[in-house]
Amino acid sequence: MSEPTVSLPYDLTGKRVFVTGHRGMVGSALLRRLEREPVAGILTAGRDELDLTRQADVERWMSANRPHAVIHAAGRVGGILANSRYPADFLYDNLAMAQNVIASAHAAGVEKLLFLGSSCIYPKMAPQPIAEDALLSGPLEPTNEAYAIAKIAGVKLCQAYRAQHGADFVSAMPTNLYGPGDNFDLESSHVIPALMRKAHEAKLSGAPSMTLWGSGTPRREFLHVDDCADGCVFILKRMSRAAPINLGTGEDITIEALARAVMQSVGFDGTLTKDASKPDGTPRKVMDVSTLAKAGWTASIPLQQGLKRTYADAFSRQG
Ligand code: GFB
Repeated sequence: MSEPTVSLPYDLTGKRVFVTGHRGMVGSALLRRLEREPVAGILTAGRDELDLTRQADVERWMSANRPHAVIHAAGRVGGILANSRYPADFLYDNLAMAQNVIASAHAAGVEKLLFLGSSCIYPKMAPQPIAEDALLSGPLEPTNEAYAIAKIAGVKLCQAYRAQHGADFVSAMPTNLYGPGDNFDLESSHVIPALMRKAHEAKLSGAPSMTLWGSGTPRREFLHVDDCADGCVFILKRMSRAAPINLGTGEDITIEALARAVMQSVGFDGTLTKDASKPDGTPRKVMDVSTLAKAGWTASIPLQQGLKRTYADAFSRQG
């Protein structure tokens, strides 16, 4: 494949940066982080103003607003249950958003695009820690296959625009994220907000225990969303390559140990029970983050500190 000619770092001075999904957990963290850059403006468009699954609308918006750079942080996201219950929505919406944003960004002359995927694009049984070259080397985890296929298509589309048009489009694969602005709904959320809410409610009601889904033995890696946003800005400015770039801590923890850490951050000292009727998902998911580390970026928010900050942000006002 041919590669675009780019000069790094990509200078954000005086640039207009379009962040899709700016009301989401990742998008709002990106807004906070980009405020510290010398950009001319951060462009946003709420769902009421622009439906990213509508091709003609995205084309019109992009050619009218002409951003210099785009970070595609919008997406239909959810935890293990939401992913397995609504595969049509997860595949269709994420695929449509990816193709509309990437193609219209190219048509509007966008200089740099950062596409955000997820660590779930890698095969279920990929060797751990998962290196970027594990992509498409084996079958996917069934509970999130739909989401993964959409995100893999986005990575491939960025690579295709690089190869065919010399576009400086790059992809980052964040690991499981958490932090302020997360979804705390018990059915559709990821594990950290769910466990935090369960621990909080158990503490308030004086319950003796709380329940986690599955066996508690799966291992996951967690990245605070402010670290994720910082890593994204680093990649936007300093990196350009066809292969995806893993964005995580490189450290993992069992779900049971995570539950105990969450209980500690909340101040709930009851016991844990397990609901074996719920899925475990992939047995282990920890990324090899050496590409970013070699380039000069590592995560800085330790899990326990990040959990405390998240709890204070989401629940402190409720007592
Ligand atoms: O965060 P989570 O839903 O996402 O679940 P995945 C992680 C692990 O925590 C699973 C367990 O083994 C769950 O069974 N778990 C324990 C719980 N208690 C709970 C709970 O109360 N709620 C939830 N949600 N989980 C998602 C993918 O996979 O990860 C997405 O489905 C996406 O596509 C995301 O990539 C980052 O790590 O299993």
